[in-house]
Amino acid sequence: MKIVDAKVVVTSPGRNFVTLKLTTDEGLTGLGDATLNGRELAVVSYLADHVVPLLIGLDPHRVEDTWQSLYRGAYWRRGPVTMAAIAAVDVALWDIKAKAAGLPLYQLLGGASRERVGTYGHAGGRDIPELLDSVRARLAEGYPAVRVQSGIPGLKAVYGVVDTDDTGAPVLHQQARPLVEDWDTAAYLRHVPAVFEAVRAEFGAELPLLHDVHHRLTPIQAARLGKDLEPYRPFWLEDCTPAENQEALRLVRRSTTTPLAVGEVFNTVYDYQALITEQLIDYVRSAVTHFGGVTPLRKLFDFAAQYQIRSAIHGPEDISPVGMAAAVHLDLAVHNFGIQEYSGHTPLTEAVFRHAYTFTDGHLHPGETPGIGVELDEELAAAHPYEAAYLPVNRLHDGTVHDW
Ligand code: CS2
Ligand code: MG
Repeated sequence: MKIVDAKVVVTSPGRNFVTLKLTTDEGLTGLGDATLNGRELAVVSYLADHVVPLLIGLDPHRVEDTWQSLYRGAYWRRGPVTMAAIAAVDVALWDIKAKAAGLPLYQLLGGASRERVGTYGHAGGRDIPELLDSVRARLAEGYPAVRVQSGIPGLKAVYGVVDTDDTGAPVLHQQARPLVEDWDTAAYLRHVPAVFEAVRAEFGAELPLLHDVHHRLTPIQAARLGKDLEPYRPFWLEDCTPAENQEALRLVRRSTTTPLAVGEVFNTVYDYQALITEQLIDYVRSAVTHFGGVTPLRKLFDFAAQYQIRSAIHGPEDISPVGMAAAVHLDLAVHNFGIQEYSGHTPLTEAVFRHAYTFTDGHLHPGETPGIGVELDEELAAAHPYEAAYLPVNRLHDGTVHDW
């Protein structure tokens, strides 16, 4: 069998997605997600201009060799654009291989290690009462765990809280120009423990509560927050400090027993190396789409398993249903599964990407369809062309740019 066609499909059914579609001479097709939120067209060019020409004529069954050729053959390694492009090829090849075998992908990854995949959902509120309503809504949807994000008194707009404009309409965090949000670390550090106090008082001690700091603290501030939240037993504190400085986690780790999750911005195992071998974290967060695909992410999970670190694949709306499907197959198969982030997608997105995975009572299952179980409606995709969109930028009150 050989690849005879490769196309990059850009569509925006409410937000931008980049998808690679491969077709073989036997008529099998494979899909891969290459979406890099806010920098999509860079990956489109990497794929269309530099990778697609190399794929034509290749044997799609040579998944590992193709991955190694794209990673080492580029000479310039790592980084979100390169690894998102390689990820799309990798997942599309796994899709084809599993279809050729007549099996759902998870069966090629060792088969099921569990019956279903536990998830967490997002709860957010501009103030605590609104957050409590949002937690209630996620619980009603069956989520077994909830991430809590709250507005901060004195701040205009904060990550993870659906802002509304004067008419009450939600303000999407993807804008044609970066939305400028404001930030005040001291106000944040004062407020988060009160948020956990209120959620625990309302929903009790058992509900797994997660919180995403979104890269905004210094190491000592992250240590402070980890300690302040210990009485509330968080399931994890995510991205407590900018992950480029991995040394920072040594200080945080020796200061608190609050579990730590890191890695959605990481794209190779080298980003994690010290964090795993020194057991500085408890969950690895990379998504199939941003880590180079199923091939390297499975290897990362096996490496992490030696240190009793578990998977927690990144799964917001900007991971397409193609990327989500690949994640759920991995989630079902790996032994050291931790939890899967799942925000779901809009009905229009689900119409463009018809998927076999199901979400029932807060749990996902990849389904039994051969391959990754996603079909792309190219006609509907074409009806929703790319729209320039940027992630917000965060500034302190004196105007200094801060991590978003
Ligand atoms: C967040 C993401 O889900 C999360 O943990 O960190 O929603 C992140 O903000 C987006 O993926 C950025 O595109
Ligand atoms: Mg995050």
